[in-house]
This record gives sequence, structure tokens and C-alpha cells, in this order.
Amino acid sequence: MDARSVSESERTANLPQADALPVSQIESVVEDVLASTPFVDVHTHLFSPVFGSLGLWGIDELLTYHYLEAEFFRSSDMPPERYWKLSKREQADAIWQVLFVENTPISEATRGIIAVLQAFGLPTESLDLEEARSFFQAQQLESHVQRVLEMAGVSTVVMTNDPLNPEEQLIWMNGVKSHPQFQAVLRLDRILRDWGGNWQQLVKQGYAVDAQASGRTVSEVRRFLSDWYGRMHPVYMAVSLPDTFQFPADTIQSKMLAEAVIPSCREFDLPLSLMIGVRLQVNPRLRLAGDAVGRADLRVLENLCRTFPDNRFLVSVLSRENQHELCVYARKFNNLMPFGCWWFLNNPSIVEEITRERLEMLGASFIPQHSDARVLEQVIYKWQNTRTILARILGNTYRLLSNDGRGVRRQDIQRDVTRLFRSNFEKWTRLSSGDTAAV
Ligand code: RAT
Ligand code: ZN
Repeated sequence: MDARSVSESERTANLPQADALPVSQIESVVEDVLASTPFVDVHTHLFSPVFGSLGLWGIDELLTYHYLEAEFFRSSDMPPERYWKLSKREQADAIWQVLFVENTPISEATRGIIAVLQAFGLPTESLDLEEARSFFQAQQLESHVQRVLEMAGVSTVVMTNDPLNPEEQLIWMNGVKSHPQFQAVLRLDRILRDWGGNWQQLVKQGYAVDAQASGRTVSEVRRFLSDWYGRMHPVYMAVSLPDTFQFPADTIQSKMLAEAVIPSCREFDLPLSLMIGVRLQVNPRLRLAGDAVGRADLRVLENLCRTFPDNRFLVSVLSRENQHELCVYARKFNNLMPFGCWWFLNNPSIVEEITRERLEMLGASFIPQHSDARVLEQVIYKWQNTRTILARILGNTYRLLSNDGRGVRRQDIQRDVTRLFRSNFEKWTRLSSGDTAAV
């Protein structure tokens, strides 16, 4: 190659692509694409309106979110036992007083309340909750749900459905009309985490199972899963597991996973979601707010992904220390899909670290976030925060790429954002984009 042709080809290579964005515009285009792309919220504790009082919404529920209760007990002298005796309204008043009147709401969860009030044009500094309460009381649930999801930029919400919760069970048994924006998930914590405390519930539903999981138990659990699959049409099966989770192991849990749940997922072509790393009830006085986190042994993922190559696993891990290993395992096993920055990780500083690590190690082949919302309006602030952080992180990623010589166009950004926040999940769960259509 002579000197002239080298410099010619170098020159051509360095020419920006016709519609490549100037570096100075990249971040605002990323912001724009993030704002205009409706996301799929792949894990929440929300319910469609037919589930009635199981679906939480409004100011009193927002303020009594267990993330805020944990913070309340740090700034108040009220003992938990006294707090639990208060009515929901009194609890909300106490939390507002302590965390919002007597203190500045600077934590992530308290700031979220402010963002929600602001989104509805409600006062953020008042001494009581009167105005907020009358606003929420005036809302009709169906139209309020639609409005909230639109404000959050979310087209589809994935629920958490427990077939052994007596209240929820009854609703499913009577037949549930599907809602275009809500998808079901078959959650299996009671079976996989506490067989001893729950097998009799299966007996009551007509399945021949026993405490030792012997005899016909496994095939009966498969029949149970098949019946609930038929009732719920879930997009995946799911379980949250402790930091001590081991697989394989000589336990009922391991047997149920290997012989019932995983084969059923294969039969119905569903992914299994594993949320690993919770340490349940380290402080039972705090009830739902009493769980903590522990580092897990992620060799369980290696064992599961290698042993069951025809199954797909959606995985979120709670410990910050487990995040890098999760990325490494995702590079080894393409049946593993990391998702979300869960619970104690859903804070800007940690989301930033984890998401950068995932982009650097996995490109766009993961699902960056889910809201884990328990109260409807939380999706507004949680997704607002995710979009703000993601704009910065993706903006920086594309700036580096552009500096390295590859022009970045709006359609490249759109393709990646769609993949991260919609199509990775749609493909994994075999949902067509029609099922999660934009609102
Ligand atoms: O984030 C939460 O609200 C936790 O309490 C759990 O519900 C967790 O998200 C889970 O799904 O187990
Ligand atoms: Zn959850």
C-alpha cells in the first residue's frame, strides 16, 4: 500500500457519516429518545383495576411505602409497635410530619414523593396532606391508571401474582379479564421458599402433595403450575431467593426447581425470573421494611444456566458486590438476562455504576431497570429518575464511540433504547410488540 492510498482511506474513514450527530448534540438526542420511547416495566407489585384493593394508589399508600417506613424509624422516636397500631391515614400523617415537615426530603424515596406531588401540581411544602388527599379521592381509577402510565412513559406494567395469596386466588378463580397494559407473572415464593408452610394450601386446591415432596408431589406441582398458567397467562414465572440460595442442593427447593418449575417453564416456553440476595426479616419489628441484603454465591447461576440450556433466566441480584459477576455470567450464558437495579440499588449513584458496567460488558443485551413500584404513582418518579441517569450514561457512551471514530445517528440511539427498555424483554418473554403496544 503506498503512502497516498493510506492517507486517502484514513481520510474517508474519519469522515463523519452523513446523518451522524455532532458530539455536542448527542446527549439531548438521547434525552429525547428516552422521553419518547414507552418502556415496559418488567417487574412491579402493581395490579390492574379488576384486582380492587390489592392495587395500591394515592397519597396515604405512597407515604406508607416500606422504603419510607424504614427511614421514618430512623428519624422518629415512635416505636414500631405503636406505629403499626395507627390507621393508614395516621401513619401517613406521621411520616409526612417527620420526613417532610421536620426534615428535608433529600433521600431517594422521600424525593420521589415530592416529584409525584409536583407532577400533579400539588403543594410540596404544606404542613398537612389535605389537598393531596382530596385530589386523589376525586380520581376515577381506570382513567387515573391510564394517566399515570402515560406520565411515566410506560406502556406495559408487569404484575407480581401470587396463586397462594387467598385474596388474589379468589379473584383469579372467578376469571380475570385481561387488561391491555398489565401482564401477569406467576410468583412462586411460597412454594420454593417455604414448602413446609404452604404445601397444605395446594392440597386445599385439590393437588395430591405431601410435606416431604414425595410420591406424586412433583407431578402434582406441575399440574398446579399448568392450571395456573392457564388461568393467568403469565409472561414469566418468578421467585425471590435469599443470599444463601444454593443449586443444586439436597433440598425440597432444589427438587421443586429442577423437577417441577424449570420443566414447566420449558413446557410453556416461559423464562424464570430469579431475584437473589434478600435476607428476610433481619429486623421483624419493621415488618416489610425489615428485610436486608446479603452477597450470594452466583455459581448457582452457572449451574442453572449450564444444566438447563433450553431455559431462559431473567436475573436480578440485590447485592452491589454481586453485580460484576452477574455481567460475567451473562457473557458466558446467553440464556441469562440481567435486569434491573433492585430495591436498595435503585439510587442514582449505584444505578450509574451498575448500568455503566453492564453497557461496557454487555452492550445493549440486558434490561437496565424495572420500577418495583408497589404504589401506582411511584412509576412517575422512578422512571423519571431512570431516564435522567440513563441520558447521562448513554450520552457519555455515544460520545466515546463518536470520539473513537464511529458516527452516532438518532436511529442508532433509538434502536438501542428500544432494545434495552422494550425488545429484550419482549423477545425473552415471546411477547409481541403488539401486546405491549405504546399507549
Ligand atoms: O422492593 C421491594 O418492594 C421488596 O419488598 C420486594 O417486594 C422485592 O421487590 C420482591 O419482589 O421480592
Ligand atoms: Zn419486587
